[in-house]
Amino acid sequence: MRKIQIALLVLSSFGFLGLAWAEKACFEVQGMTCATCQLTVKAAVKKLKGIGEVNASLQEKNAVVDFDSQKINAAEIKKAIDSVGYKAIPQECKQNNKG
Ligand SMILES: [Cu+2]
Repeated sequence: MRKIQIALLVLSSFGFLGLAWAEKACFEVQGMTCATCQLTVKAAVKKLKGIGEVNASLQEKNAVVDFDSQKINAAEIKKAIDSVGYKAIPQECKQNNKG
């Protein structure tokens, strides 16, 4: 009985952690030409509230963002990327997308 309780506790805390950054948004990002562009995109997204891990890749021409869907949404993330001079196009997240 005790084992079951512990197992439930472990499962529910994993559930909680999972919920913290429940959503992942992936974008194609047009206009990045150098490493500074990557950093600019990353910084623009990072300063929003409700953002977890952010990865911007010049090579892949994309950005992968973990976010808390209670605080922010993909449209606002797109707006932040666009506002620093790039064009973010929401795309389906691929298996190998980091972030
Ligand atoms: Cu650049």
